[in-house]
Amino acid sequence: MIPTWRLRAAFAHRLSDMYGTEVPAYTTLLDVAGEVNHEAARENADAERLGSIERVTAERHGAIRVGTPQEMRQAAQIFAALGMHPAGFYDLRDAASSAIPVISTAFRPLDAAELARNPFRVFTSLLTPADRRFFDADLQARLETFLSRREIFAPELLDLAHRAEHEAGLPREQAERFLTLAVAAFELSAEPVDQTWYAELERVSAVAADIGGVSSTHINHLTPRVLDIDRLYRRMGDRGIVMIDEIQGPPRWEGPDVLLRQTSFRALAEPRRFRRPDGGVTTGSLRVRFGEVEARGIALTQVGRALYDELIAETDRRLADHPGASGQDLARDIWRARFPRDERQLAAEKMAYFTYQPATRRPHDGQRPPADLPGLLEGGWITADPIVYEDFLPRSAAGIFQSNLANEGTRDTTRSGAHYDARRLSETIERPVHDPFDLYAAQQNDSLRLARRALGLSPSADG
Ligand code: OOG
Ligand code: NI
Repeated sequence: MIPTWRLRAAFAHRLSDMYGTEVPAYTTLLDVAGEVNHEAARENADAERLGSIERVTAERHGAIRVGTPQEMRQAAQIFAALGMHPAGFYDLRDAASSAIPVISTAFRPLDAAELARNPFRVFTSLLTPADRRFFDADLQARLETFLSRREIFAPELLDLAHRAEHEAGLPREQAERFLTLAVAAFELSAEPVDQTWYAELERVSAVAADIGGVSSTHINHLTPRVLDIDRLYRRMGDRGIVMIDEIQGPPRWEGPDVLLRQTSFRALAEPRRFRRPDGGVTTGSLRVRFGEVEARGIALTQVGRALYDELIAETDRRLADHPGASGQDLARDIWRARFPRDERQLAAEKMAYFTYQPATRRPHDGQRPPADLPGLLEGGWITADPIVYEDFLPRSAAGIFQSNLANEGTRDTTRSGAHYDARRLSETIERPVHDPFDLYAAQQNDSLRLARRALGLSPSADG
């Protein structure tokens, strides 16, 4: 029997090999990422504080895009077989000036032990054809008809996935078959793309065309994690690879790394076959797949996140006043003035999540520990380890989508969008969409309860 986590690790590995043959620049990115990780670990004793070099070097997230609720449910079934469950709701429709008519979640392992075994995650976006800002009734109907006729996941694959989920793994032979079919489902199809149909959708939105203009889905990008993204950004440039203008997310600064920083190289022209209106087949190219890379920091609480959002808004305002300035430079100044400068302050102000352990050497023999968390930390009764952010940022996601789109698409802003939220997405998927804040809080609170018990304190009082 191959258990769930081994299926996940094998799937991530095979997908990476497959994507490397499809997109050779991805292999360059992996080489540079490996180089940078080793240098960072060698030069800086703290570099591995948020992830060991083994975990970080193996770590990836993928992105896929699907067209219908049924396809979304099927994707969820395949990921469930791999121990990956929906976490987080992202609405990208308003997050960018380009037309991005999708809502998204990320499938990932939920608990720390599973993440430690293999942290593979897939950002998965669902097209919203009912959104009148992008699609009129006629286009919606044709789009839905087109999508309802395609089958992107074979019944055999779905049966095996169902079995793997319920039996927490698969016998060796079935596991092999499942992995082969699952990887194939995310390969770029050789099937000719209907030129007229694709172009019609592309006028509305390049993302809509990438989803609804073709007969299958494919991995859009596969993102390695690095310990030093600024160094990677420069190194890729040195190798002559054109990167997007800036790293997205928090600035690099002396204080704690939080959330997520991402950047990417620009989408490359890939040869694709097209069916012309006269029925003939020609070869052309499409630029939709790009190479993203990311650095992960500490998970923020709602309070920390609110401050983060405020600082980003402040950066935007200054950027508007100083067109041409570097967003990262402006952000750094703002962060130096307003963001907690170290982990201790983040913990004391309840801005970030940590796991807590009773200190191995207690400082005050015979004394009773204080009841409150800041007191426990300051007195050296417990130690805090940061919890790494395992999710995504809508704003960066939109930036990554947008910086790689050739054209803006169109949107009728006089109309209002179809309403979507995490609950509705749960109903669509027919599985709970987990709230990342709840997951981090549970992990933190469990550790704190155990630490307090070990110190002989009541488990719940929390200062
Ligand atoms: C997904 C974009 C979002 C990220 O890392 O934020 C994403 C897509 O392009 O389909 O992957
Ligand atoms: Ni991504």
